[in-house]
Amino acid sequence: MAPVRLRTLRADITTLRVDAIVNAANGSLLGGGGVDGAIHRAAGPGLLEECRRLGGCPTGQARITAGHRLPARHVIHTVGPVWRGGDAGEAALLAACYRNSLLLAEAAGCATVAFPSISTGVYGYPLHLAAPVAVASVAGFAAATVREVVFCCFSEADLEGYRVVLGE
Ligand code: AR6
Repeated sequence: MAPVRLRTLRADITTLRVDAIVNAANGSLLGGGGVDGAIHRAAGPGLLEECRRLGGCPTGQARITAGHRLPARHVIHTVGPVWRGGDAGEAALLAACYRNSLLLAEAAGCATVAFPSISTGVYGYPLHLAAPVAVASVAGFAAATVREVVFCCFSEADLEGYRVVLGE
């Protein structure tokens, strides 16, 4: 089992040609703002149609769809925790998002997966607390098919936050 390569990138995740991009969705899986809105806009109406058939997703879990008009082959939709101050199980739920997304990526035979910074936008999870959870969860994952995980950051500040955690 080869170790997974972890790297950071500042980009719009909808432009990445990877096997799977992860969406920071809400429990309805029917779209929203932030990265979710950007992914649905770029993927086109077929994605929403496929999401409707999934019937939602609980916090910490994940669901997989096709990428539709995206360059990515798949979209893995996961529902991050809303930040409530840190004592409501947020870290465990956030770690579960990364782990459950990677399990679906493996089941689909993916080699390359890109994550946005789940929960750190609308859901209010502080980046400096979320990035270590994200990196530890991915680094601790025993991968068989996944070879590279990209932490796709939208802002320079987020990129810097991830770089610090990865020791780059
Ligand atoms: N590419 C990469 N990252 C992005 C992009 C993009 N195109 N757009 C935004 N981000 P958020 P959450 C970053 O709010 O906190 C939605 O309405 C953004 O800068 O998208 O998990 C859902 O439907 C931030 O760093 O997700 C839910 O209701 C990160 O993506 C709710 O928001 C996550 O921010 C989920 O909130």
